Amino acid sequence: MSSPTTYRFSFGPWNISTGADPFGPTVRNEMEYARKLKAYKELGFDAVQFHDDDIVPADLDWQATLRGTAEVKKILDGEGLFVEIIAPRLWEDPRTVDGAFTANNPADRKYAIDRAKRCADLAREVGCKNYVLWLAREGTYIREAKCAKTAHARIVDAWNALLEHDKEIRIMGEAKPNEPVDHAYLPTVGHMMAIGYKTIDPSRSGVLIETAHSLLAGLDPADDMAFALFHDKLWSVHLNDQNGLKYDQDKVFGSVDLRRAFNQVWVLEKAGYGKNGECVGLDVKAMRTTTFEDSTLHLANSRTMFLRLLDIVRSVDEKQVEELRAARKYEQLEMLILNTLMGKKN
Ligand code: XUL
Ligand code: MN
Repeated sequence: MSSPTTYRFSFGPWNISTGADPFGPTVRNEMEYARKLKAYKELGFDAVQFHDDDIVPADLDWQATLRGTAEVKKILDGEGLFVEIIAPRLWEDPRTVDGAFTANNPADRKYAIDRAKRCADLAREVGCKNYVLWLAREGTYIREAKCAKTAHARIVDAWNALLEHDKEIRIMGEAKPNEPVDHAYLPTVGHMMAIGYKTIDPSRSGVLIETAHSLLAGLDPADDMAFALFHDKLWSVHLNDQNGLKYDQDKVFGSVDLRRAFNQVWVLEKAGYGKNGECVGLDVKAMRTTTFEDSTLHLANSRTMFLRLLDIVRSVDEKQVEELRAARKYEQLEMLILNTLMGKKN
């Protein structure tokens, strides 16, 4: 039997937020950048996930970008942190209002590709080869606004341009069915993987799966993960939780549905996720009611939930599970899992 995985954890600095939402302003002070980076090790995390402009503003010239990036890299090295993934923020600039790679205006599409390439250059500067595309605005509010078939071709063209621009990065698509757009062009993990296979280098095209995004698509996150793991395409995750079909809630991992979280940890653990250096990434939000002093608790709590569920997964007697599966005794199997989750003897 191979040795147990020692999991490494990551999150993005946007997970420590000021609590603004679409209906109200900030409710907590902004935490100073260096303090955010200091919080990682204190909370038991190993790696940082970045958007391009989480490192340096997107409109700096290249020399200023290099200087800013070097400063951030120095802080990371000092903290003993590495950069797990980097993603271009293609949804805030006025030129991305109508989409990034699928915008109808050619000049806007060019802006998006240039910015995405610049993000790959940044990744190189911070020693990161994992590149994430969350295609926030690639979709429509009304279907007649764009030619959907052309849009898919444009996404593949942009993905290819990035693979060509940097021959070492690997690109992970992060699917989400809605929000901010009404209908996203690549709503599910399956869609994202199909696009990856259409690129010039499928071996460098994979996925990052976020729990809440699978749930918003009406899918089971553990099954989505298993599907990507079967294809050797699950290269990162954003674990969190979600109360049904609402806005994207990014709640603490396991806080809504313990068994569903257990199933995700089970699938990751059984497939050896993490053994090739993958991190357990979190994408979680503090409640708006949380104070500044407590504004990293949701991260620590999500990590603790993962580790506690991991203990539970590892405590389940695999032989017993196999026997119950073989005998089709699923009522007993269900009680075995429920009892284990509740800390009861079977
Ligand atoms: C949006 C989302 C993003 C991506 C990173 O719902 O999850 O934070 O994870 O761009
Ligand atoms: Mn995410």
